[in-house]
Amino acid sequence: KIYTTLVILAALALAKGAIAQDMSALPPILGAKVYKGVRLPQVNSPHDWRDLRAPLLKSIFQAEVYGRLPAPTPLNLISKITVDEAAFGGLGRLEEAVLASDALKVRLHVAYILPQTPGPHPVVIVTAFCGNGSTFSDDRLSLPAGGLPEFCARFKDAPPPAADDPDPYLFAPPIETLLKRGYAVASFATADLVIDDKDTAIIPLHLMNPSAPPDERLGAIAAWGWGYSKVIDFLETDPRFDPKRQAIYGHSRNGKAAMTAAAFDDRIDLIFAHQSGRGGASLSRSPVGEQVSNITGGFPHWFAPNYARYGDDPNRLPVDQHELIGLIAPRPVLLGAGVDDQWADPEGAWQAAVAATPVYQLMGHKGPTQTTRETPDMSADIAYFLRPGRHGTTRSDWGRFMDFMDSHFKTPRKP
Ligand code: GTR
Repeated sequence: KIYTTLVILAALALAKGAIAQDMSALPPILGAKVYKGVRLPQVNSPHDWRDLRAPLLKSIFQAEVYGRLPAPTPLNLISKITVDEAAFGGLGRLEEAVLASDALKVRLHVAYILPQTPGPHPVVIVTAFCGNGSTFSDDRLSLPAGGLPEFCARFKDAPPPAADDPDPYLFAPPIETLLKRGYAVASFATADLVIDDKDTAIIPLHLMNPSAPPDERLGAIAAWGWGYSKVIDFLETDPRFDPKRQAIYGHSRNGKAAMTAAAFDDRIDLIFAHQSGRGGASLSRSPVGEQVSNITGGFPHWFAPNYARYGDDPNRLPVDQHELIGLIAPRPVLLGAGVDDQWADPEGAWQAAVAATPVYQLMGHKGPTQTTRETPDMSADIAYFLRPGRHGTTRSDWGRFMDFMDSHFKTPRKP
């Protein structure tokens, strides 16, 4: 009997080993490495990371994974209106702005709500799959130029969560609670930038950065991520928003976008990337769930064409997602995952967070300090949670995000 138990234990250990990451196979996060004949020297100080390694990593991520970003110029403010002075039972003031660039052929609607209390307010920027009207449950807000994706009808007519459901999946952020906790919320529709359709997306993506080499053509994930930065350009012109407390949230494909936004834009102070999976927080090399070949096959417009070249062997990728998290360091990152959402590879995101830790440490911060995957340490600079359930954002996922912001926004980090 003892022998049988030992055999079973050995088999389990082997099976576990087979799916666990071999961390030594990851590109070194601080160690020297070579990319296309260029030697990236060992990183020994915060200066080495910020001024030498990070700019090169940003360039490699754009070339090999996400595509070349558009120029960082702000969009022009075209109009600004008050939609409702006393929305959500008088809790918030809802406004809408239109930002545009003729050169980039972009027209972006930003809807935002501010608490009625005196500011400046910390703000959460969210992406709307189904237009800003869906974020604020308000049909007066503008629709994305190309209309709404078909699946949005399903959510519009969906009944509200059952009263006895202790933790319902929410389609929109809990605006009332956010306002009550002192947060402003700004929303933009990713469809305003690039409609999520592989056949039509390529033209606007090309127009947003015509000078990108064909293999490094801007992908929709980075274009949507760039959207967060355009919203920040605008919010920073309005003194009612606190420029030292700007958080972003994204789920799934929008979580991938949020990861690129935070990595490429230092003005983002904190990020919650929920179930962002492959091309987001999870390691591209991970064997669990959606593979590089699946995602680039199904969504070729999401990435630079180069990323698909690694589909047959992601181990050849010169970078991996722990380095993307490293680009966010030392800013706080919250990563959420669901047990029944293996497609988004919860373990690959945890491993990336752990492997990003040396960059946080180099800057005098800590990586994940939690002892189990289930219970995040809200005061840590990298927090992660694996909860029961599927792909989607629940009320308690938002609760955790708000706790994480409360914890980190007590003392602003920027001078
Ligand atoms: C899936 C895709 C995932 C994830 C998800 C979503 O179809 O494979 O990478 O992005 O969509 O955005 O909900």
